[in-house]
Amino acid sequence: MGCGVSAVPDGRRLKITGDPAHPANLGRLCSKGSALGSTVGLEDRLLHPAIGGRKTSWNDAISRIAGRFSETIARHGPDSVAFYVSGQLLTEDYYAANKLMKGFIGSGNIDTNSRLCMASAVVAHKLAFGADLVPGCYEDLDLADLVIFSGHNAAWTHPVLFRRMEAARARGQRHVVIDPRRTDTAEDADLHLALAPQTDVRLWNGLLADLIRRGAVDRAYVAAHVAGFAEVEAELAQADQSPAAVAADCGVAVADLERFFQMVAETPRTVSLFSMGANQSAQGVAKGSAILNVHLATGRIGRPGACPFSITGQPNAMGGRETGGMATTLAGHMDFDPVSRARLGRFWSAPRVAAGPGLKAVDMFDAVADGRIRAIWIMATNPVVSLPDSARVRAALEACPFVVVSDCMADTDTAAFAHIKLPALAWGEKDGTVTNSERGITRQRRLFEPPGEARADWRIVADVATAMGFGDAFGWRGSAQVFREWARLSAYENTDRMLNLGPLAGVTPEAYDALEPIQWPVTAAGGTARLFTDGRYQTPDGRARMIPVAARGPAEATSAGYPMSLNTGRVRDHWHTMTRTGLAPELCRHAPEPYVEMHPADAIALGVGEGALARVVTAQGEAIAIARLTDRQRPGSVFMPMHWTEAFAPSGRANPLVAPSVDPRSGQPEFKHTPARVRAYRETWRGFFLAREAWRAPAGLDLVWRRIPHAACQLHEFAGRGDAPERAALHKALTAKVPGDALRFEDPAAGVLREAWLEGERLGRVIFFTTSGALPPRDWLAELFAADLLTAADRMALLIGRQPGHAVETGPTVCACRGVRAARIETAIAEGCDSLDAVGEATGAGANCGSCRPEIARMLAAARGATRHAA
Ligand SMILES: Nc1nc2c(c(=O)[nH]1)N[C@H]1C(S)=C(S)[C@@H](COP(=O)(O)OP(=O)(O)OC[C@H]3O[C@@H](n4cnc5c(=O)[nH]c(N)nc54)[C@H](O)[C@@H]3O)O[C@H]1N2
Ligand SMILES: Nc1nc2c(c(=O)[nH]1)N[C@H]1C(S)=C(S)[C@@H](COP(=O)(O)OP(=O)(O)OC[C@H]3O[C@@H](n4cnc5c(=O)[nH]c(N)nc54)[C@H](O)[C@@H]3O)O[C@H]1N2
Ligand SMILES: [Mo]
Repeated sequence: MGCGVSAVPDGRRLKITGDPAHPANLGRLCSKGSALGSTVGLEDRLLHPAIGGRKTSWNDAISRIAGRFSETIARHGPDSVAFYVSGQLLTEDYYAANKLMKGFIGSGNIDTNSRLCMASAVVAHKLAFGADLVPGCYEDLDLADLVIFSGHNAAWTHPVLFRRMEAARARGQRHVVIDPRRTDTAEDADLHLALAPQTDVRLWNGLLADLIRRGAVDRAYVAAHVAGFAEVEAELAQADQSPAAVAADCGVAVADLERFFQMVAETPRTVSLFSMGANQSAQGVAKGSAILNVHLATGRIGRPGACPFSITGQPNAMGGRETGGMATTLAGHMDFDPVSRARLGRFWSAPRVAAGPGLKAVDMFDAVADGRIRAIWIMATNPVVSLPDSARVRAALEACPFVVVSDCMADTDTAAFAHIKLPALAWGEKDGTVTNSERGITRQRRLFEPPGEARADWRIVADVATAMGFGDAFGWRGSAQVFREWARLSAYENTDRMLNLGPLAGVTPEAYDALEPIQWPVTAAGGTARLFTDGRYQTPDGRARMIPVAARGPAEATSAGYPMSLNTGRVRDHWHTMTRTGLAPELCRHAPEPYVEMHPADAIALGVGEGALARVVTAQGEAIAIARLTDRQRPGSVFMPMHWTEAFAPSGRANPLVAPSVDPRSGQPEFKHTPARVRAYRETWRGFFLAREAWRAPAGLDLVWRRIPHAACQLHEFAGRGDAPERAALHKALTAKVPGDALRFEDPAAGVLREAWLEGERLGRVIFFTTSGALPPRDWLAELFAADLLTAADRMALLIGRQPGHAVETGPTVCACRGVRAARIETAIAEGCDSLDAVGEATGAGANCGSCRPEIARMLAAARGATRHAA
């Protein structure tokens, strides 16, 4: 999204506000942006280089890495090494890493986690436009009369943009959501098409066929600017494109489909947002092409309020696509053709520009597994959590002779496999530029001095390059110099590439520091909001290409053994692998632990109850998560969030389950569909453990373990299927080194054990076990940790296992920005607040980023339903 953030440092603390002058967010921030101040502390940071877990000097670490990479390359060739990088690097970092791998090591083996994210859209763009070009800009979202969200849960994943579109709705903009789940984006939309998983190509092809039938195609635009229309028309003729047939295949009602067709036909100002529901598919490229085809055929591109819009997720996914972070391209939108390779060689004075594309992420880790890659350097990404079939990724790294990890955090799941760990600067410390979804370049400025020995990622790359003997090409003294070189490269011998930052090639350090947001292509006149306004594309003949695509099913069909479709994605308040949002307790309250969402009809048939633990099993692995029953899920489909890790919930991780099926052209994994089955877990005992510090699940026990951060302590929930000896083993592990005496209550007959330890007058630890099931609410206990001294009443309550007075379940946090719990909102509604604004006024909920507004609306609707029912 590329939001402008204003931050005022005070020691290591920050006061955060949205930057009202920034074009991306105009002053607004989401829950995660607002909580940035909670994530800049130094706890859990990696602050010194380490070899084999032991602190070492930078000189030592750098020379070991350079030595090992050089030696491996000398013995096994340049393709025996690889970099796996990330859209969370700055453009300057990305540029440096790509230059070293593709220009000086001479291999294409640098790929980025954008492979898991944008790769399908990139290929679709290249096929249609001749280069990876995003036509529109955020202003188009204000101007559009119709916005189609295709596999995009914007209310949670781009809440600030979503609020902008909600404002546009007030003046008549309409929303259609295409998503198998009724997400918060779909909740209040004008139309929700809850299509069967992986049927998007059929849907969009059906739409195009309908537009052709109605004569809603812009023949003049096609004649002047588009090639391939006839081929696409011929492809469409291969299938029955009647609304009835399309609706049946997509699993939606014919009337809804016809309404969709009608809305699109009558609305020239249409924007089609597409995100992970489109890209993360074995037909990700085809989905993208089918969407682009509709816009090209109707001329709805390059015009205000009309464009297909692939929306990026990470702060700098786009910067990586520009600078050659993907294995399939060279820097500056150049390909591996002889002319481009020679040009780059000249520009860099590089000895051996990579001859061809390197390995894409999933293939790259396969190559690590089978020994073709013998040294890998992972920067700013956590592949042990985020790649599909992650057990395989673990095994690959375990077997790899040399693994380097650059991260700002010390103990990520991936860092556990590193031979060498390198401390990187984090947000608030690093200094450079990022590019957002609308091609907008924003300066990210440093707020804090570098902590410990942490260094900028580009600097670390340059240090290693220098130690490998390439110092002449990597002698930058600051990020401004890296940026200038990158801007110069984008303009170098550039007669035909739209990606051009030429006028920025001469920025002085002062001008770089003061750089205002600007969208590429950058011309002498400034930035460019929209591309293709003149109908010219970056193809040899200047015409866009429509690409025929046929609808196919998912890579792996469901079967008797695995009858359901497992879908994965994001929750509202967490960011990916939680290395940062997991530091902010206020972001851990909305979805405190891993869950699996399923339709009540499926759950009843399987004997899985609301809130019970359920086992989700695929051919790759299994996970255990809390069942959430909801009719927002399609029968036959289940959904799990992607975020939880070994550190937070070892048995609740989604990615050990996900099949590594990829799109054949983009290499992007099908994260949204893996055949699965679900059954009840049926624990025989459970409990929880509160401590001031974070604990990992004790080794060697078969437990379901989750850690949930609170303000003054860490809550650890656990459950198991073992018997008394296993419980005793856990108890022993949790209490082994606790000094002092416990307050203790035990009722062996009822299978209940409660213990509390004091540290002086403060509460130090609490353990509850039960075999009968009932456990008290945890919040009051967690809050006791904030008290300096426990009263006699508190001690009594601990033993009784109940909060004094009337226990109130405060429920999950609905509004993370203002910390408003479900119970408070329910009370406000019961007391007569009958609109979003009234609830906001009474409780403060929903007044900041607004990402909780759909949920509050749902609570209001439920209360109205209940009242009607009672009446
Ligand atoms: N809160 C939060 N926001 C984030 C992030 C985060 O971690 N947390 N990450 C950022 C990043 S990197 C990214 S890439 C974006 C991703 O943003 P989104 O793409 O909005 O997020 P997802 O939840 O991965 O997936 C979107 C939707 O695709 C749907 N889907 C599944 N299968 C299909 C299908 O076959 N067809 C269609 N049409 N839809 C389907 C899912 O049900 C899901 O609701 O979010 C960014 N914003
Ligand atoms: N099941 C499933 N899996 C998915 C997805 C899905 O929808 N479903 N989505 C995929 C998508 S779209 C994405 S983008 C990926 C994201 O997956 P990852 O990239 O693995 O997730 P992050 O948690 O963002 O990892 C970033 C890492 O970099 C570190 N870091 C942060 N800033 C810096 C920095 O400046 N320098 C360095 N060196 N380190 C830094 C963080 O501490 C963290 O360890 O996940 C993918 N995986
Ligand atoms: Mo992403």
